[in-house]
Amino acid sequence: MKLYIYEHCPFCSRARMMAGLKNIPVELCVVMEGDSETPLRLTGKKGLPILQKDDGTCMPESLDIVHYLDDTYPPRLLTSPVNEPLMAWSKQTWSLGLKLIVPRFTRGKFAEVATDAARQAFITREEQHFGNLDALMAQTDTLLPPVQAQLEKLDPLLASPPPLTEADFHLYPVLRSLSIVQGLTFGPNTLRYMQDMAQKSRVPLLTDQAQ
Ligand SMILES: N[C@@H](CCC(=O)N[C@@H](CS)C(=O)NCC(=O)O)C(=O)O
Repeated sequence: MKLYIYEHCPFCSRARMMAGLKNIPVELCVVMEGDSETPLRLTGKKGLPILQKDDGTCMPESLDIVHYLDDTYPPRLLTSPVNEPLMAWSKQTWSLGLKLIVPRFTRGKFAEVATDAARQAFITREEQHFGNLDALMAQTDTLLPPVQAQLEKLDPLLASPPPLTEADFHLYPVLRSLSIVQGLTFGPNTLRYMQDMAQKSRVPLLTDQAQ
């Protein structure tokens, strides 16, 4: 099987997590930013991730891929009811964090932006939604405190490691994305969660390129 991804992409991280947690052999194929031909050819739509099964058929949508991999490769990991507090935290924090995360993604060290043209295509794509990204970087000092406040709320929720639920496929991608933001402090329980999940899922954090 092949999994078409962008390395930075939190939705792609969801699918990578399930493959990693279950040790499912999946070949990661990085699509270059600006290459809309590849996803369009595979699914008729532009978004990633895409799972291409061994029979050649393709599945888009990250959570569909997560559940397909979990259902197809026993033992099933998602057996507990969704952890609603972690789910709610993830959704709220994603909205608050996007303006910090997106400009840093476009400046990051990812295979999909290995050429100048691809990086420019990524910047152009994001500026359609977020406006000028340099201007967003300049707002860092005002954007950090609400996200830091969210991190303070999260740490007690992770005091004892919660059972794996679909919420982890929202939470870890949000935390991984935030790990590219310099100036945020993660609490001890949150750090333990991030490091544990990075190791078990083999989806690395972005701490080494925090900006
Ligand atoms: N609902 C989709 C969202 C996927 C998505 O938005 N992917 C982004 C990458 S982070 C994408 O491929 N965007 C490219 C585009 O829309 O042109 C999922 O969960 O898989």
